[in-house]
Amino acid sequence: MFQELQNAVIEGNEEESFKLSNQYLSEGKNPEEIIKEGLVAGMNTVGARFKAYEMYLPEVIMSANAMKKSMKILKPLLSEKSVSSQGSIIIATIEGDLHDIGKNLVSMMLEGAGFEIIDLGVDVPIAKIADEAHKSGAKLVGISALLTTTMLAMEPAIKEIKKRDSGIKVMVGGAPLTIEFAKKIGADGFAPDALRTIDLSKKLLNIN
Ligand code: B1M
Repeated sequence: MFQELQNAVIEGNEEESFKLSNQYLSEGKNPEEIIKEGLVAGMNTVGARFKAYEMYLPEVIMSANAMKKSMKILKPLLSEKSVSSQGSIIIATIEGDLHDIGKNLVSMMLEGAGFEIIDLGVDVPIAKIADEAHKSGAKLVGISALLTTTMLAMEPAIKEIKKRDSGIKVMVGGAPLTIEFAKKIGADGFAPDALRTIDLSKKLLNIN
């Protein structure tokens, strides 16, 4: 039903994505449906094509921007329930690491799924991640790393977060990571891509 919007996202066509989102809204379509079945489904295809070397990074960024532009009008329309009931998640790229394209995609997908995202940015010191997790009351922290050197800082980060509050769950992701590595460093979960981070977050926060 939202194939045209999916295509606009896949093609990275900001104007078309924005126009179609407005059009669906004026036709009375539900904003949550537009996000899930149009924008997120489109980004899902983008992620799969990027992995299969069928799309290049600049194209992925254009797609993410198309989604972002539509989210500007859709997000304020999400019902109070869908915005707040999913809870908040702290997101950060670990210290020493400046890569944020993947982290931003993860944040956008989670926002689209109704989570409140507290994005701490890139090169975030371990103590700051632990402080913010504690202060905000968020029950889930997501840490991203793109370098084989910086991924090593994830283990002490998880230890520090859990030392302050053992109830906080930590998920990790980023291209050099594997599920085995995530388990070894004591993470509660690992997601290989932005879309699968939604299900992982729901699982870790016990949301059906
Ligand atoms: Co960098 N870089 N880079 N870089 N860079 C890589 C990672 C590298 C593999 C390139 C290469 O050599 N082939 C290599 C790392 C090698 C290694 O560690 N073994 C590398 C290097 C070496 C470097 C520098 C050291 C280069 C230098 O200066 N000599 C330097 C380091 C800077 C630093 O961080 N301190 C550097 C710098 C840069 C730029 C600034 C130029 C730029 C980053 C721009 C930015 O992010 N704003 C950049 C880029 C763009 C890349 C590549 C080309 C692309 C990364 C990317 O954005 N991928 C990358 C090569 C590659 O991966 N092909 C490379 C697209 C993105 C959508 O995928 O980030 O994997 P990804 O995110 C996915 C999943 O991993 C997952 O979901 C996302 C969406 O599906 N995911 C999560 C990510 N985080 C998650 C968190 C989760 C869950 C899922 O839960 C919380």
